[in-house]
Order: sequence, then structure tokens, then C-alpha cells
Amino acid sequence: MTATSIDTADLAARLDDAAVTGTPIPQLADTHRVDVDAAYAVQQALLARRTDRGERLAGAKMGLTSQAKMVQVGVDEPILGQLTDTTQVPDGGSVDISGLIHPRVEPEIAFLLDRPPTPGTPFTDAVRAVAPALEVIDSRYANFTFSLPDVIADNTSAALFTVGPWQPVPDGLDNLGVLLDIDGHTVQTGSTAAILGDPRRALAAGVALADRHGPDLRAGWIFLAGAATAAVPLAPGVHVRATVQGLGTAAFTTTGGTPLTTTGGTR
Ligand code: 0L1
Ligand code: MG
Repeated sequence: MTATSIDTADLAARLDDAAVTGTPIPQLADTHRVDVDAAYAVQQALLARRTDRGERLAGAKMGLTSQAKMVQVGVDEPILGQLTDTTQVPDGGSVDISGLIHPRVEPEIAFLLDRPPTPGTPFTDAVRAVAPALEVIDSRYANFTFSLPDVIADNTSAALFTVGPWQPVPDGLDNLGVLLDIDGHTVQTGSTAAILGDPRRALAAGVALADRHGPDLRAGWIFLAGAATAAVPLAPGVHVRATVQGLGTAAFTTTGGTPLTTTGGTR
């Protein structure tokens, strides 16, 4: 098929329908010329559809913050996505994953924004508290395969997230040990150093991306800084826990049937 110039609303609708129906779609880049700026415009249109249906913006998230993921997608900079209230799973809660396509889970660190940060706002002024977190990612593209603009348009594969108890901001965040446990077995180990060398850099990078592409970051929002390990495929009926050294844990239990498709391995 010949590549065409983009129709932002149409591409947002395709991605929205894929998520709502749990049906994977081909990459947009197969048929459309979508650059990074256009991809963020599609993401904004996608989130506008969701807020029109009643979801409320609750935060922002970084993606592709580890060297391994950047190499995998062939880029050298992270990406920004958006979080809504309906995608937050309470800490210790349960989540039905049967409507997802090929969910994976990754341990993260979360920041609670104290004020709307702008480029140059010192980290300690911008952030009121930190917490361990879990993010469930679920690409709407078949086989979890995408280009950089594809994944930006797809709201950086965001699906669900859980934040553990908020803690005072510690002096150092750059080398905290991180564990991902499933049913009591450690399946990934890592360090917050995997998040751009120091998760505080993820906030600075996110503020710069938000300044250029939106959304306007707000006081009280949650900011997910990025994954500290590879993401692991998620099955129903398992207990998932992230532990971040000195910060505690975040956990949920999955319910529901097997997701529509499964894509093995980690990324
Ligand atoms: O949160 C993330 O790092 C996901 C970013 C998109 C890439 C992926 O889906 O692995
Ligand atoms: Mg993530």
C-alpha cells in the first residue's frame, strides 16, 4: 500500500479502537508517513477521545529510558506518554488483563509532582514524594513491533500502572536496587541507574518533551520515570510485586482469561 500523509483523527481512532476491543493493528508507519511531531499529535488526539469519554488525565510517563530499549527501537532519546485515572490499579489491588492484547509488566519509580515543572525547575522543587511502581505496557500493534513514531502515537504502550506508598524524596535515586517478583519468585533484577543513569534525568527529559509536545504537567500528577529492568509477559492469576531499595513495594494481582495474543520474551 502506498504511504499517505496522515489524518491525525483517523489514526487516533484506529489506536483507540484497538485498545478498546483488544485487537492488534498493523503499524501506522506501514501505510502513513508519520514523523515524531505528527506522532505526538496523534497521541494528543487519542487522549482527547478518552477524556471526552470521561477519563481524567492523572499523570505522565517516560518510555524507552533504558539503553537496552533504545537500542532495540533504534533511537537515542526517550519518549513521553500520558496516564489517566482509570488506568491506575490500587496498590495491592487486582486487575483483569483479559481485555489486553499482549501485556507485559515492568518495575518503575514514580514521582508525585508538587508543582507544574518547567524546563530548569530543580528536581527537589518539582517533586513532593517518590514511590515504587509497576507499569503494565501493552502495544496495540501486532507482535509488539513498532517504529518510534508508532509507539509515540500509541501513548508509549501505556496500559495500567500501580504506585506503592509515597515516601519522602531520598538524597540519592541513582543506584537503588530493584526487584520484580512474580508469585514470590524474582524474575528480574535491576537498578534505578538503568533509568537514564539516574531517574531524576527522566523528569528533566519528560519536562522538555511536555514543553514541546504537551501535555501541560500539573501539580498532583504522577510521573512514571521509566523501567528499571526488561518488561516481562503477564499472565492471569499471578501476584506481581516491585521492590525498590529503601522505598518499599508496589503490587497487584492479575485476574481474567489469557490475553488475546501473547508475545514471548522480554524487552
Ligand atoms: O514504558 C515503556 O518503556 C514502554 C515504551 C514503549 C516501548 C515498549 O513498549 O517496550
Ligand atoms: Mg514503562
